[in-house]
Amino acid sequence: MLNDKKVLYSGMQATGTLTLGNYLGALKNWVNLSDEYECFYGVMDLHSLTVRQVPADFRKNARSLYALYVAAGLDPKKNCLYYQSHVSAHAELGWILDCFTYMGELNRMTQFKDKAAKHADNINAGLYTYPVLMAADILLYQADMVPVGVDQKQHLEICRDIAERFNNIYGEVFTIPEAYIPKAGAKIMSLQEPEKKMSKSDENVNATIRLLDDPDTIIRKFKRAVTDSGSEVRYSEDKPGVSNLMSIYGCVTGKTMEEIEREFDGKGYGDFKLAVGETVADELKPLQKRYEELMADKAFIDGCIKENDEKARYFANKTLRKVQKKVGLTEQIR
Ligand code: AQP
Repeated sequence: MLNDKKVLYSGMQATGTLTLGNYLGALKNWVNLSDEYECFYGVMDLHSLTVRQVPADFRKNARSLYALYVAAGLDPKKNCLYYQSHVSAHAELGWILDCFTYMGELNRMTQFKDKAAKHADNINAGLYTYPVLMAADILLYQADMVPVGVDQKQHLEICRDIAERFNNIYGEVFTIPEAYIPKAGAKIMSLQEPEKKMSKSDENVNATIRLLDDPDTIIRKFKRAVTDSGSEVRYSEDKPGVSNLMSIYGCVTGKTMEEIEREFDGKGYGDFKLAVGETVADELKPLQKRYEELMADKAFIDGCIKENDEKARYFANKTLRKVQKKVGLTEQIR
């Protein structure tokens, strides 16, 4: 690497406008890690193809995701923010690693089962081998650390297994990555079905807070959030709706669950939901303003993408060449 910092890798799919779950579970933490690590963050557009995309919307979503990375505070000079599809080494290493992954391992992946149930008309091979491409993403950059929400923990475990299997055969080729799961915000739930995680591809508009929702919309969605019977603001397993709102409020304000319980002692759900809505709307205002400025500055974003794509290609190709050599693929004659 460029310096002796440890390497961190993560990314998001360009499958729709980011949600508060993506922000609190991932993006907000990424910003705090930039100084300590050499960071690579991808716009994971190849992964997004596992679900059918409308091409024009897909392109817009990918660009919007890139601008949201920057608007949230990721400095494109300090972090390598790039497009996955612009670095062909991802697909190339993905194929090689497919040949080192067992179907039995992939059969156990719960995200595949969930997504197959959700997209029963399009259970494609990409959806099935998604964790192998994700392993390639991480291993190409020799990442030490991968910050993810709890939903991605199983994928990181299979990535480690694949890397260890490869290293056992060919020597120390890959760094074995560790998962970094944030203490707070690791799993933000749907506002309408609090037993389901908040997802950007959810079609129920009231279930998700989008990072680009205006303040009135945010407050309205929180007011409509499903709560539980009773009227007490208390964190407990039998109150998934209220507990989810408390986690959100805690993540944004830094308050503990006990502090929140004390703050809303004797007040009803109405006051609580309004406070959460207003707090989230205020948190997102600066990000939204910066996002508008960035989307209007085409040259700046294009320049960032070009420069960072090149940087990502340089590091990814170094690992790919090493892997190709190890498995015995012959070099191109130039
Ligand atoms: N609800 C969530 N709570 C906390 N973290 C979350 N993440 C996603 N949802 C939550 C984290 O966000 C990052 C981006 O994930 P992704 O775009 O690669 O795919 P995903 O996990 O499948 O996210 P979505 O929003 O649910 O997308 P769709 O609807 O397209 O499947 C990851 O670090 C994830 O842990």
